[in-house]
Amino acid sequence: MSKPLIGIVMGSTNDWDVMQHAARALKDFGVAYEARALSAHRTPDLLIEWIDDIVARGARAFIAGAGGAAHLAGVVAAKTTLPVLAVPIPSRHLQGLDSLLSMVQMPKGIPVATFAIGDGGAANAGLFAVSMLALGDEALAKKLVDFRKKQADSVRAAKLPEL
Ligand code: RP5
Repeated sequence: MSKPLIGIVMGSTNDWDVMQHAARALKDFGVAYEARALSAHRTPDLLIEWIDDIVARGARAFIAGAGGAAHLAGVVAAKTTLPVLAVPIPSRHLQGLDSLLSMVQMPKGIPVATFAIGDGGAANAGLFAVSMLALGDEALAKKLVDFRKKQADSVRAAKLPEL
């Protein structure tokens, strides 16, 4: 892919099922991204190396997805002043409530913007990243308006089944 504007990072390759929805949103809007599975606790040095490298290559924001004690987004935010959007991954025992709370409860001073648990949150993180980039990109802003219009049109055209 060309120079990535958004870095997507997830704690495990098993998170891709959810995180692909963030990637899909970016791809649909023609936003270049780079996606990596890197863990804040299993591969901390590699994670930091990647953050430094993608920032140096011109990244504008990060989307970080993780499950359980989901400190990944916080660690990314600790290393960069770029915006970090966090996606709580549904976890095996607590269905992602643990991920959500550990992301949304970042201590004061190092913010992460936390989205909904799972696929919808990942898709919205992608769309939100598009909105941020659209602030400085008129063509992208127009694509977002068209996307919203298409979405509204499909709701308007929807028919409920007859009884
Ligand atoms: C976190 O632990 C990952 O983000 C993943 O959601 C969770 C479980 O990891 P795996 O055991 O599936 O690799 O680091």
